[in-house]
Amino acid sequence: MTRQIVVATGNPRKLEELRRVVEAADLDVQILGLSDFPSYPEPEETERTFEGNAMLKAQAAARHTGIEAIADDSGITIEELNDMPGVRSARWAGPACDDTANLELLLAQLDGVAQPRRAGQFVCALAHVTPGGKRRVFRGEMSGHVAPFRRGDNGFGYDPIFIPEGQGRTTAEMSAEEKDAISHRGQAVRAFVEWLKEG
Ligand code: ITT
Repeated sequence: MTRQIVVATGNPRKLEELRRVVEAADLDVQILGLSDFPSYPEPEETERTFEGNAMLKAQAAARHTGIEAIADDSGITIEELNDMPGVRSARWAGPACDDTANLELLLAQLDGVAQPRRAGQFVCALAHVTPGGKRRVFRGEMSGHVAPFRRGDNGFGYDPIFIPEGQGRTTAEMSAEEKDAISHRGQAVRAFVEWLKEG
């Protein structure tokens, strides 16, 4: 029987990436979104770690949908900014901000800062929770630096300003497959898929 897993995210671009990497593994798994279920109040992300917030989101979804759930908490950490924006990446420019405001603020904060002090990483914690309450977290990281400009139209969030280590392009200039192969989310989801295969 096909295994159904709900992805607890309100971010459609994230859902697309998560679904793409799980489906690439060719398992008998159907990925559902929150729109496949009656809505419920999503939990506030009150934890200080990506793992903690991912767990809050996955637990709430498993509780409300009655099926196993995964949730991704992710963001960008910059050493020069004491590892911020970190878990605050989605709200970096304020509670009602968007991707453009967030990345413009980050560019402004690093204005005039030379390499290698623009180094940082994308982090993804992927939590899996069963309706019975079994929990697990998978993590992926992608190192790189913040470009002094924005470039590329693919991806979402901070992709137009992030250049992964050893690459001359931002992740927004990469194809979906190129980003998945090296990304924080790609790594976390592949670790999850390996675990699914074992179970
Ligand atoms: P959910 O909590 O509903 O899943 P969200 O977008 O609010 O959606 P997060 O709280 O995990 O998700 O915030 C992630 C932030 O990090 C958000 O600003 C994203 O744009 C950014 N981010 C995460 N992964 C990214 C990626 O692969 N490329 C670019 N930006 C990314």
